[in-house]
Formats: sequence, structure tokens, C-alpha cells
Amino acid sequence: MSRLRWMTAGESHGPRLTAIVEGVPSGLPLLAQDVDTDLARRQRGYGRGGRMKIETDRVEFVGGVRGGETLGSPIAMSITNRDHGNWLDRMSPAPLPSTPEALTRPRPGHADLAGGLKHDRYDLRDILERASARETASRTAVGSVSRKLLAAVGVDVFAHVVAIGPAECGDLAGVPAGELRARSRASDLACADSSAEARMKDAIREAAHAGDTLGGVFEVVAVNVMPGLGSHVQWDRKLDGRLAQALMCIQAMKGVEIGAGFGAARVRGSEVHDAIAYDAVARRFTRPTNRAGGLEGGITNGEPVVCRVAMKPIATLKKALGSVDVRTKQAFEAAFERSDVCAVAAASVVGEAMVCITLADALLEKFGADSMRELARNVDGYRAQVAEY
Ligand code: EPS
Repeated sequence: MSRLRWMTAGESHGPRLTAIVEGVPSGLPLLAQDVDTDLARRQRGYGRGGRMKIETDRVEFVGGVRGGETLGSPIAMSITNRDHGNWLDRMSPAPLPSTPEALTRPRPGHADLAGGLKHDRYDLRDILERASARETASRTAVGSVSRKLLAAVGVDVFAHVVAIGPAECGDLAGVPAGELRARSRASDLACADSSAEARMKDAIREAAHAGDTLGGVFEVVAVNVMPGLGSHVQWDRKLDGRLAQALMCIQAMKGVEIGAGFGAARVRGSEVHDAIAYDAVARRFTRPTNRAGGLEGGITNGEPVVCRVAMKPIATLKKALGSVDVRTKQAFEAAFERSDVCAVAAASVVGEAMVCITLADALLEKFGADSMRELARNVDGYRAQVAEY
């Protein structure tokens, strides 16, 4: 069982989103501001739609935090959906005054049809409300708590967008992590290459004019991760597998790579594996390259953990694709209310959250602490042991 247990609840236009995370040690300083910063980052990005103008996501702690510190009890968080006020006649949990008009034309690429078949619902709103990427606000909140925990032991996680549709970043291999992080934070597409960013914006504008959407690729990097998180001994303990699952289950993700990823399949072993050296001053093993993405055999090796994630274009299209009314079986265009043209920058914040959660879980698994003091002692002791190796 994972050490960090968490779950989210709530519909996109329901009253609020909820997340509970259990397993965080006591004594971690935690303020609403820590979460709100990430929630705001998740809302931004060139190409977002009308909903983001309605919402200003803010967290409310309703359990597990007292006086700005965690208690070791489950942390419960709530984020109000401002838009719910516009949906009371259709989304109120109490019996509705009249049956709302059913949404019966599934969007190709969304969960609408598969979910409707599975749950025997003919109003596909019953599916899309939960399938919506609005849920990622709750995950982001859980990620912020995990990020605080990781920061307490010196681990930092950031993401940057490397492609939007056909517009790709140039080679960023020589750019130091701190610089990548700063550039990404300063860009409204979370992109560390300003000339690529301009091309990405053009691509988004063109897609918007065509009533279409665009996906892309983002990279999540975790720096200062100690070697030894995860395990080689069993399939479900391998950290690369856990990261892949955590990233792939974000709405609209279709591919995950670690390190060189698919590229490693096209070249010889000598061009893939990272030679090992030893830095006697820093008393640590080093690698001139990091094509393994910081993971060997399912265990962190002390190099930055690097994951790349491919997001498909959002399925809600203004210029809708062909669909079929689930009641009449007549051909129609799929339903459209509003949507983002491109949400890759926002997804990169969610990717950070999922990596934070997965690494925090692996950290607690290895160092199993009930309080932050105990965690710091265990991590320091281990780091000293590794330096003596
Ligand atoms: C989102 C909220 C949603 C969408 C988007 C992400 O709000 P609404 O449906 O009211 O416009 O803007 O989700 C999708 C495009 C999708 O297909 O799920 C959010 O909070 O990020």
C-alpha cells in the first residue's frame, strides 16, 4: 500500500472540488498560499477558454492543518467552483426542479460515449462532469502538499513545455535546470525557448481560428533527488512504472517517456547508457549524460528524474466531428459549449503535481516518518551513509 494515500471528488460544475491526502508527517509548514500559487499556475496559459475567466481557484483546508502546520491527520482540501452558481438548475445535488435537457451527442475522444455505455446514462453530462480536466485542480492541490514535503528535503520539481502541435523547442540539453525552471516560470506557455514560444502561439492562434484544438509535449524534471527511491525487486515498486502511471492518468495524456524514452530504441547501447564517474570532492557518483532520466532498474540513481508526456488535442471541438445521438441514433455533430484551444501549459503543472505525489510517496516509503523531524533525521542519516559508500 502506498504511504501517501489520496483521492479526489467533485464534478466540474458541481458545488466544489475536494481532495483528501493522508500520510503526510506532522510538522510540515503548510499555508493556503502554497497551494493557491500552483492553482493559479494551472489556470494560466495562452489558449485557455472561457471557464478560466470565471474561476479564481483557491484552496480551503478543512482538515489536517492547524496554525499553518500539518498534524499528521488526513489533509482535506476544498476548492469552490464559482461556475456552479450558473448551473444550479442542472447541477444541484438536491432533486432538480425540472429535468434538464440531456446531452446526448458524445464528443469523439472524450469519455462521453464509453462512460455512458458503462454506467447506463443517456444524459452524458453524468459522465463528462467527472471526466473533465477540471478535476486536475484537486490533483494540483495534492501535488502542492507533496511539493512542500519534497522541498523540505531539498527536492525541487518543475516542468516546461517542449512542443505544441508542430512547434517544437530547439535543443535545450545544455541549459542548466535552474535556468530552464526560471524561463518556464516566466513564459505564459511554460516554454523555456522564446523563439519556439512565439511559433507555439502562432500555432494556437491558427488552430483557434479554424475552430480546432492543439496538444503538445511537456517535460517534468525533479532535481536533487537522492539515489535509492523506488525498487528493482517487484513490478509495482519500480518507480519508473509508477511515474508512468501517474502521468498517463492525467486527462488527455497519450504517451510517457523517461529519459531518452522512445529515442533509446533507435540507437545502440553505447549511445544510450550513461557512463559512471566519481567526484571525490562531492563524494558522489556522477554521469556526464542523463539519458536514463535519473532511473535505473526502477530506482533513482541521483541524477535528475526526467519524464516527457504527450498530450492529445482537447476533444471538445468548436468545429465538431461527426457523432451520433445516443437516444435516436441519428447522425449529428458532437456537442460543443466552450473549451480550451490548448491546455498543454496547464497540463504541465498537473504533470509536476503527479510527479511530486509519486516522489513524495516513494520518499515516505523509504524514510517512513510520522513527523518532519523524524523525516529530516532519516534523510540526513541516509545521505551521510551514501556519501560514505
Ligand atoms: C477545466 C475546466 C473545464 C474546461 C477544461 C478544463 O471547464 P468547462 O467545461 O466549464 O469549460 O475548461 O476541460 C476540458 C476542456 C475537458 O475537455 O475536460 C479546468 O478547470 O482546467
